[in-house]
Amino acid sequence: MPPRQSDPPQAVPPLVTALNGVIRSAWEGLPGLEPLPVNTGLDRIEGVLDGEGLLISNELLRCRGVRKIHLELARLGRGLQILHCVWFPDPCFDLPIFGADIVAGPAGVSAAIVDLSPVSGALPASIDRALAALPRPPFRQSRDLPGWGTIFSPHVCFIRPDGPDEEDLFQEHVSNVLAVLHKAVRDASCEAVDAASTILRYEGQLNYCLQQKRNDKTRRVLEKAFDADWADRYIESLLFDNPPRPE
Ligand code: BLA
Repeated sequence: MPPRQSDPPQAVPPLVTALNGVIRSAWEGLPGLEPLPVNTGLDRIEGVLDGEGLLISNELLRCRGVRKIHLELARLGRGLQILHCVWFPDPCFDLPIFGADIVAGPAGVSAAIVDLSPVSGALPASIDRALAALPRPPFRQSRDLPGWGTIFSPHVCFIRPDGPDEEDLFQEHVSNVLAVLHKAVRDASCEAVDAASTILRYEGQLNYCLQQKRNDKTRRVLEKAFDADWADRYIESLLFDNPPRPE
């Protein structure tokens, strides 16, 4: 049945609500945590598509070692709800990029992905070991990565959760991955802006953003909800803006 103007907004999927809480707890206690301003007008974006309310909310923070923590919750029409979260490290620190994306439609969550992605070829050894030691739930429906997915680590978890039990396991896995990152952030030391390792990590982060921008599925949904120019600006300026050159 097509949605009517008077239809109440869709309930937020339980996995989105749960991960919103997990991520917020994970950034508590990070060194020097502070909010970052969101570009004018992009902190809360409202609209209407096919009689359904659209809503995007964005929050940005930073801390010592992480230049941009971005959490986005979106309701984008046709019952589509998204949680998108990326932690972009400061390239002076030997830290990976945390990324998580949950896409839920009327039939449930179709995509749930989480990773700590390397920015200099491979993950730092201590993080690689910590991720390898995490329990790996036997999810029933693994999904294949798209062509641009070469940016992810060998530990990436990309699934279609098969029921509430698997949604709970996925939530627990994200919490474990964030605990690994939290410890790494606290332990990390700062290298010089002009160190070869810093430049390499800056270039790795730039490549991560370029590859993510090849995800046509994100672009298409934003174009449909808004328009092509808006989608372009949103992706280039907030979702995957190129990192500033270290200086
Ligand atoms: C897939 N992302 C998708 C899909 C949609 C979006 C509609 C298809 C769902 C499916 O295949 O089941 C849409 N995602 C969005 C939108 C936003 C968003 C509109 O974040 C933001 C407003 N994507 C990320 C991040 C990761 C990511 C940080 O933004 C990973 C860390 C991954 N999304 C990702 C992957 C796919 C996906 C790997 C599957 C792509 C494919 O199969 O082609």
